[in-house]
Amino acid sequence: MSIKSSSSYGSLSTIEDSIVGEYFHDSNDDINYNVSKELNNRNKKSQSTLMYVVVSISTIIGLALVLISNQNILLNSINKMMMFMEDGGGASIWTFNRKDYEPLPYFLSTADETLTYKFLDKYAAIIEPYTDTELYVEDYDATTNTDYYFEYELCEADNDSNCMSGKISNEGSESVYIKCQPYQEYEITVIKYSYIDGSKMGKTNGIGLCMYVRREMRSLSRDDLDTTMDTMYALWTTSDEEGSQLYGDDYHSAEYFVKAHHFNAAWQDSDHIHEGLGFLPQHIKTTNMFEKSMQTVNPSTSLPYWDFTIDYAEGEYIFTSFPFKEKTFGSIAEPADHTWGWLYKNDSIENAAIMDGRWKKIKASFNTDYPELNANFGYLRAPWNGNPSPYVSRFTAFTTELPSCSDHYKWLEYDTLTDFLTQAPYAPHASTHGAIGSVYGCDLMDDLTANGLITDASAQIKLCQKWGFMMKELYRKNYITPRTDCSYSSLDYKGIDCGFTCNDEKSDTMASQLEQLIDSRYVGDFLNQEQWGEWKSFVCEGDAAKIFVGDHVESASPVDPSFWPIHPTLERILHGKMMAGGFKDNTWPSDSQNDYVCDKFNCYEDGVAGFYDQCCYGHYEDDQMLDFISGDRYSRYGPTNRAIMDDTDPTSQEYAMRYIYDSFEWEHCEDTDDIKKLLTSSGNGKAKSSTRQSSGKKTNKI
Ligand SMILES: [Cu+2]
Repeated sequence: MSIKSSSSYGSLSTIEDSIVGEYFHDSNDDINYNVSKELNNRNKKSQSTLMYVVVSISTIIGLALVLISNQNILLNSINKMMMFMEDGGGASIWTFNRKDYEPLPYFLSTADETLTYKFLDKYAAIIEPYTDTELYVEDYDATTNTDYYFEYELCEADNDSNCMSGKISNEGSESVYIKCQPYQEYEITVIKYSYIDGSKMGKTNGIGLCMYVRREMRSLSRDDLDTTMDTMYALWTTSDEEGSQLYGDDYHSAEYFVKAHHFNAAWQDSDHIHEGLGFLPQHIKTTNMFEKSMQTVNPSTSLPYWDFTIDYAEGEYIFTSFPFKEKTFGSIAEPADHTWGWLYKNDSIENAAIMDGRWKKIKASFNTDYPELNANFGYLRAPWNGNPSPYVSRFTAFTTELPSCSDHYKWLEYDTLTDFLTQAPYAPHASTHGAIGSVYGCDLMDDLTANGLITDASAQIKLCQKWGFMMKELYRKNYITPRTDCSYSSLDYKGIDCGFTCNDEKSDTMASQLEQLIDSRYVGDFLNQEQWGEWKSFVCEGDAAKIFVGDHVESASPVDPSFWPIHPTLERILHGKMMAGGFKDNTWPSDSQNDYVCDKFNCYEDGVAGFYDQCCYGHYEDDQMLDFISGDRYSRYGPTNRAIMDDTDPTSQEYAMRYIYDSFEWEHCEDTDDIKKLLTSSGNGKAKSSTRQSSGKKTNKI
């Protein structure tokens, strides 16, 4: 019998452990206590060494006592060992899985050495809060195996009185339902019994860790999908006041998160959570608060992610893609003309409301908190968005152009933190929002094309798709602000009375500003000053504000529930990148004048109303969010970007998120841009296979 092999806590396998375990479970309380206590201490580096010593000592003492005190039991155990070996010998790897789901890959014999969470090395299983959990043993088919079965017990660490047990046998699988909080630990004992005589054939221990698991939307079971959607929907129907009474302080309504996003994105000077290095961590922050709020309503749920690169690979249009079904975030109406999209002459504005499902015809909120951040009709919408619709609107484009495997592959190839964060808002994700929100009213540019101000119909369509962004730029540069007296009698062209107010003080430079903004690809190279003057009239007195974007493409975008599963997809890619070795250069620039920190590093001119001297705030390493609760932009809220990047580092023993991602497989990318191969090839980042092999990963066997 080898003492050495029993030293790895969590894989005390077969007979040796049955001897030690049986005799020392009660008498070694102090040792157990110390081990548990130590496990709770997240300073894990010294811990494995300590455990090795503790468990080794306990093993030696145990064996000695067994030898001295009871020779019969020793002989009996040797017999059992023989039986176990006769059974075919090899020990099987075990872990736990959430009922109705495959076991997580990190604990199996096929686990990838690179694409894993390092802090899981010492654990045998993840236990998901408030769900049914069951034992999984590799290569064991409970329905056909008549030789042996398994029983197990899970005890809350530090609390032996809180234990639950179950089994797998050919009578079926008994699961356990565990109400735990992330990072709570469970001591697991698995015992293998013979069907022939009921004798013990092996016993093993391990530690289970309570964590949430974020899964791709499509992989949720039907029941879980329903529960998850119901839980999300509760945030749209329960006010902050009511929710905090029902669910506690971590509850926040959907509107709370819309405000958080809007208050950080809608200022005239710059966008403090997009268009800069802070985009990714800032979105992780809000997403996590949202998920935590969901969990106050139903602690069994986690936020799923939507990997839109799957839709791209399958050539799926948004209209038919999984998130936009009645059972998910609701169906989307199609515009009459697939090429031109949503037009005044064909499609009513109301039709862009969510068609069915839980969120059917949900409405936009009104902006009551932030007087400086008003949209045209008083909605909680971007100041550059002239959408008069009371409904959350999807003017969805007929396109399959979502971010692709190739976009994510290229993103992963950036090997400095700055480049990676700089790219994050754009190719890896922007077209998802763009395709869903898209634009209404491109027929209002027909006259411009007819008058030679736009090259042709195809240029008109392309320019119109970018129109919302151009209005945003004009707003940011203080050329336009929303009119405050907009109204509508009906939601059609004639019924809408609205426009932008142009800044008189900047009137002289507006035409040349438009010339800079509107790419010559759309208007040709030969527009004269008079024609640029006509463009200016279109913006200041014409229909410019009547061409507007859907809610997904602007500062209040979280009002559409389909906003929420988008950004976890980016965090999952970040995890993959960090697992594969991370970045060669982790510098986060601090000089926005000389290095890239954000797009609007100079805001607009000093001295104008509302001038804000911290243009790139939100995009530096140590920045928080602007305090949307007080509405004071000089006040700050929540963790810094650096704290988030550290907390979400999957290679760190100090990983501090409440969730992990379910897998790091991209099967749909294998034929074109094999993301997994890129991440696991030794040339990527700093990861080298030689250093990975010594990671000390344990697998749990019985
Ligand atoms: Cu986004």
